[in-house]
Amino acid sequence: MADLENEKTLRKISDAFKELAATVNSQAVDMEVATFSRACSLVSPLFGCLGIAFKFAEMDYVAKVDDLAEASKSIATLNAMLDRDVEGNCVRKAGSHTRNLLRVKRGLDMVRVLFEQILVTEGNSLKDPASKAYTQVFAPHHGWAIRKAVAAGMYALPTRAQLLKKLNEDEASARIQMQNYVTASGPIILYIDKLFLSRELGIDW
Ligand code: 1PW
Repeated sequence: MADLENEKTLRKISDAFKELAATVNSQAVDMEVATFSRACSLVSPLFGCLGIAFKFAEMDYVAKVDDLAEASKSIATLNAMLDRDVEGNCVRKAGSHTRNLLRVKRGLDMVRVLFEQILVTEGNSLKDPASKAYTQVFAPHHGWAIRKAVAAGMYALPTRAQLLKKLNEDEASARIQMQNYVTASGPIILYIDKLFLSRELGIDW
């Protein structure tokens, strides 16, 4: 069943983020929590394709995206969501929507760097692209134990060919979808950073 589940995973991700990016780039409307969390949930199967060692990364990501989906039932926009946590003085509190948004944003950014690196790396190993993505995005925020566990997990990554097979893509189609996601996710990640920075909440915690 895994194959069926992953059918068109990349395509779904790239379509959803292209749509989100169009909203951001139009600067006409605030990003909705529901639209954002729905797009983020499409990325979850990708973590599952990165091998058993990243199962815990997937679980953490899924839990946080679920929390945002839950929040969307009572809060319309990301702006309003942050304002609420600022008012409630719980921005950095473990499990807060705002804190979970920052973690989810890092997940999106890591996938962006991973794809960027896959696009410029030759050969069948994902170790360099994955290491670079982790080192750039998550490692600065993780303690020694998690960094060691992730480093160990790098040896259990699938090969490039195995990943493409799991995603039901060939090299050419995967390149197109990955490039689409890289292009679309940039402005979305910047938009989220700005939500934090405009309120002087910081993004390095
Ligand atoms: C594609 C290459 C593979 C690299 C994947 C590395 C992903 C690493 C994420 C591991 C996260 C699992 C451990 C949980 C860490 C949490 O302490 C931390 N969450 C994150 C996403 O950094 C903080 O979450 P918290 O304290 O706000 O609940």
